[in-house]
Amino acid sequence: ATTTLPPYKSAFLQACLDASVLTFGTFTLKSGRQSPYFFNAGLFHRGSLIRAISTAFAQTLIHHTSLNPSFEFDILFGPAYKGIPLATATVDKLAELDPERYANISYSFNRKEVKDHGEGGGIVGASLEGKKVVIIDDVITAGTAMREAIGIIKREGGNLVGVVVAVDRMERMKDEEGVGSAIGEVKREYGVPVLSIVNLNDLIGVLGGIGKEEDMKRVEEYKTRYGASF
Ligand code: OMP
Repeated sequence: ATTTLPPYKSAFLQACLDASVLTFGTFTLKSGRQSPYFFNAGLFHRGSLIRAISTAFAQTLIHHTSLNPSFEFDILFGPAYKGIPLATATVDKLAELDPERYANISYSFNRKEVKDHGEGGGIVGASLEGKKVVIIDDVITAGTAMREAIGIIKREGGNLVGVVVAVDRMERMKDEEGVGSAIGEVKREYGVPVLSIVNLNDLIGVLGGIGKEEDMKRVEEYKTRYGASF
């Protein structure tokens, strides 16, 4: 199934498998849902792995820009904590891949606890004031973490222009009927593109051939229960 994916997506999925960032079992999610799988972006800590994920984020942004030439941004914002190394490494990777276009892009992230001495404030890195900001984060499930990050950007005077997550779990924002996907609802509410390196269907496509049958069955059941149709 990987052969039908763009090379940057299959390379990223291969890195996920190599680092076992995707695990099967029973996990309680931030949303309270009980998931048969979990994607732990914190495990991309080795040099070769952080490079693989930052390359995939950069390629996702470059690909989107090639389709939408007016898409421009000044800052990659990485929500604390897992977004911090992701945004920082992606800023570095963009400057390496296309210095003419991206050498001046900055990173920025929030502190979990506001510092009241020294330089003070709740932001480390570039000031968001009046800037075009793209959020870089690990996973979107129900979209709660994303809404928190968007709230920080608005408070700091930033102008949100897009979101990129490593994994879109393709779930409903809420359990009720008639509610769209977390990604779809963020897109509609804020009017910005919400991109992912890979989504649940890409993961299923790749794991279909190599995963345990029992694990895959539980993932399919979970998808039927919490998956979004729009
Ligand atoms: P939502 O706020 O429900 O969208 O959940 C997203 C957050 O949950 C992510 O930022 C992660 O911290 C965490 N998470 C994972 O890291 N991996 C998963 O596979 C699932 C979750 C999750 O709890 O939903």
